[in-house]
Amino acid sequence: MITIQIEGAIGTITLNNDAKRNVLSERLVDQVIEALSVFTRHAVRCVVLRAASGAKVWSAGHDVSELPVGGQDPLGWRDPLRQLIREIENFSGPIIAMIEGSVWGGACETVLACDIIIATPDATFAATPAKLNVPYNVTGLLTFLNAAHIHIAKEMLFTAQPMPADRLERMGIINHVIPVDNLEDYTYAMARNIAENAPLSISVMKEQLRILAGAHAMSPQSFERIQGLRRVVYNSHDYEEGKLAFKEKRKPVFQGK
Ligand code: YXS
Repeated sequence: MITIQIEGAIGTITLNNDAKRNVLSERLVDQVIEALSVFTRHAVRCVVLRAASGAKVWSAGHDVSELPVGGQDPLGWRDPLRQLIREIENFSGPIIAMIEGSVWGGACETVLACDIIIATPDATFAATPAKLNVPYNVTGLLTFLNAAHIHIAKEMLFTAQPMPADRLERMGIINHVIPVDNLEDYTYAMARNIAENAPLSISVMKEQLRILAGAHAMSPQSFERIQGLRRVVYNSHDYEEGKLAFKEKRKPVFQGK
């Protein structure tokens, strides 16, 4: 599902399951998480997370066939996507998302959870909970809020439409848009630059920024209200309709219940 490489202090994870458009299935996520622990054991200081060269789809996001049936939180603590996001945020060194192709749903959040994003001009990014009637979870929405102005986060989440890389770069959501011929050279030059700097200082700053970015007080009452609202969504007719429509490769008909 993936290939990994270590060159000096730089590790590369290549998503390599194009037949299923690199969906973030439990198996693929487990392999990415295992790769990060291999990198930790080999004192890797900077990671490049990428798809195979020439990929039309970087990742199609959460594996819809693995979304649980009604009555279970589709993005609970142990969900593969939630585990992946936490592992990316907790990895000691910076992770550079190198993007060719389209990025969908949970993969969009995965890219935003990386530390630096470098994409080709034709890369696109689509946040899709509203397309499937999935009740996104609080830490997931915080990933979007930490990466984008709330109006842009809302436009991405409410329209579920792919957004072009150059627009996200203009808003500082993507660090660099680089032509595909220079993408690898540019990305690995930055990775080498980071790897030559002080790893302790960088890993501590990364962890401090993670803590600061997640420092939002929420009352127990607010938390319970949110969980109750989310339960209404994943217990709804529309939740089942979203998954069924995807499976039947047709447009969903949402009834708002
Ligand atoms: O029919 P086969 O068996 O060959 O499988 C097809 C697709 O069913 C499969 N596939 C997926 N399977 C599970 N989950 C997915 N997300 C998924 N995406 C694709 O991969 C095989 C090839 O797909 P196909 O024929 O559609 O490829 P294509 O090149 O024509 O189109 C590529 C895409 C990415 C435009 C298209 O596959 C697509 O629109 N995929 C769904 C993108 C999406 O809406 N992802 C959101 C997933 S839900 C999620 O991430 C979160 C829960 S949330 O929504 O809350 O953010």
